[in-house]
Amino acid sequence: MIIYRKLNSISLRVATVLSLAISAVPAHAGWQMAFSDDFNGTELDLNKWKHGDYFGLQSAPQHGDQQCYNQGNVSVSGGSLVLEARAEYPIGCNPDPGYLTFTSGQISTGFSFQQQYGYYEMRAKLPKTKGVEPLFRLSRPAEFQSPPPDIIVGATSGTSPQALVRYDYINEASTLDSFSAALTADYSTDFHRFGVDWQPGLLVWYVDGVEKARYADSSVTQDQLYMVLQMAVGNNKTGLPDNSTILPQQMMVDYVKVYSRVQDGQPDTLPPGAVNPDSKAPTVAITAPLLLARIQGDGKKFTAKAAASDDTGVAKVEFLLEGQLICTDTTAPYECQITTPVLPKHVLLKTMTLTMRASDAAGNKVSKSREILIVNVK
Ligand SMILES: [Ca+2]
Ligand SMILES: [Ca+2]
Repeated sequence: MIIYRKLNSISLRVATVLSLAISAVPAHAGWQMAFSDDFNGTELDLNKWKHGDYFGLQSAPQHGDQQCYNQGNVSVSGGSLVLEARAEYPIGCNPDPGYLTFTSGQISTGFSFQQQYGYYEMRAKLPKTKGVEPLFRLSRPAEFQSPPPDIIVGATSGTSPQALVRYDYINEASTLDSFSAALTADYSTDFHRFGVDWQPGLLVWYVDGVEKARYADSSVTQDQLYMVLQMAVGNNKTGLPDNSTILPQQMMVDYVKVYSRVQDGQPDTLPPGAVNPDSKAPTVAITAPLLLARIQGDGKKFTAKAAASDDTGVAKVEFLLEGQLICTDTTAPYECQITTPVLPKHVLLKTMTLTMRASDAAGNKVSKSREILIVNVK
């Protein structure tokens, strides 16, 4: 009995150490979590969110909205954030254009979280009914006074049962341009993961980890954006509710997670949870220097060469010496001029590890390493 209890406490301690060790390991290689809310409590975490938009305003008459965003339409229960749209007259809305006949919920990260680039994901169930638009968007903090950009991560349009993703921006002629893609599945019956991978000059939208739309253009914003979760009623985009509209409606959000690429990260790294559309990794071979080649040290240069191939095309070959990136070559023949280290006088030979790493566009990587001998010529 005593032995059993001792074993038990040891295994408990081992388990604790193991779980500590596991939690210290980054969950997604190449990514760092920047924001997370699982909505597991019983009320909204006001350190992460505020009610209303960036300024705490409850309605946006300039967008034709027919709702007032009230705190009473926002709740956290059953592990989800719940935003509820209702057919009721709001009391004391700010601003109050005088014609609002609906209430709904909107929260934003206001002053608490803004980020440039990264991967943004919500897992949510989006209702669909005419004139109601549940959405997750990234906006410029001064949205009320200034034009977009707006990155719509996921929304359902009240005019159709489809979900959509969208990017609104001001073009070179200073007018509003919009890129959008409709998603044909019905996202109202179950929870789905809506995400956007925002990179310099590129937006890639994912649903349940599968790429659904991609916008590559220099117009992609470089601003710091904040996050908004809301359920609009009767705005310019979604149209007015009609006889077919069923209210109340609930938008349920299981979580919101934001990741940033680690600083030395690679733009071709797929977001956490994304399905890799290309399962075949490249091949790479070191063609120079030869195995155990003796290379003159003392700051002289030598040429490293790689041969690489891939079913969908090699995106780049990187050359690393002792794990440090020396060059990146995106076109064949893949070559790199490497400067040898200056060795102290008493060191005759130094073994160094040369690595060549090939990647394809989907981020599949393969690397080969070889030891090279640096000879002191002094
Ligand atoms: Ca949750
Ligand atoms: Ca490939």
